[in-house]
Amino acid sequence: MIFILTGAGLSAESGLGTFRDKSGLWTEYDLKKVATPEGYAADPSTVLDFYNARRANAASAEPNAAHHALARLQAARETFIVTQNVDTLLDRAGATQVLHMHGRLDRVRCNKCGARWDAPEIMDPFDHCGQCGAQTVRPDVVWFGEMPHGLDKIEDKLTRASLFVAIGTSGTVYPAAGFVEMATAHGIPTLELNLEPSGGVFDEGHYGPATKVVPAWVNEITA
Ligand code: BJW
Repeated sequence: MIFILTGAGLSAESGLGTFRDKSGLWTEYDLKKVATPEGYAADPSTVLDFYNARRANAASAEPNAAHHALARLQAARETFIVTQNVDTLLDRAGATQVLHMHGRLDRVRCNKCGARWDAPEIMDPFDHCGQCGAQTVRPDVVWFGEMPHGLDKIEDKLTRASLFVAIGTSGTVYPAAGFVEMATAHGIPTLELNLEPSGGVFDEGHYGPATKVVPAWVNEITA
């Protein structure tokens, strides 16, 4: 089974900003203010404005050739896809059972009872949970200091994979940044597909824009 980990670089050519590139989101916004539970508690309006704008952006974006190539790969070979991206472009390209380890922009969660539902176009600090009535709703994304989703399943799949591929991620955010080492420790070959080398230790790398490099690699291994 091929284990794929994707990051913001996969969706960059669909017009969604990355985080740490020269004009990335974290150069414009203070991540402590918009991507931590403490930031949300201190100023929910600013955080919701940030996510409302990104939700609108993601909704108007289209999957690119790299998303479609990964959906094609999944149809041809046993492939498990984990994404750090909060957009749903892989799902919309036809990829199945994508594990969104950092959550999804298009979903809302109640901090009190854990209920989840589809996000409205505009989330408001005064929104209430439809299930328990608490005024504790938040975007269903994983902020710094919070536990990413599906880690047990990820570890199980990763340690049984025949190949680990990281696509368009800088490898700065843990635990995802540690997956390449985990794969290597289990004797699993590792491959990086990225605009440029991330600095992680991979057995092999193919570098260039995701819309070129990912379809080329998928064509090569499914030929
Ligand atoms: C292209 C391209 C093109 C461009 N084609 N490629 C010290 C040591 C170790 C850990 C920590 C530490 N201090 C704190 C921590 C923990 C912390 C962490 O890792 N911090 C680091 C910054 C040091 N992690 C956490 O808090 C996580 N939780 C956690 O650790 O829980 C405890 C735990 C304990 C034990 C086990 C397990 C867990 C939670 C992290 C949550 C991250 N959340 C965010 C925001 C999500 C919501 C939102 O989107 O707003 O997730 S932050 C942001 O970074 C987002 C991304 O998913 C994530 C990763 O970014 P990504 O995808 O790599 O993007 P970039 O911009 O960094 O890179 C883009 C790449 O694309 C580059 O390489 C480009 O070259 C490339 N590229 N254009 C191909 N066209």
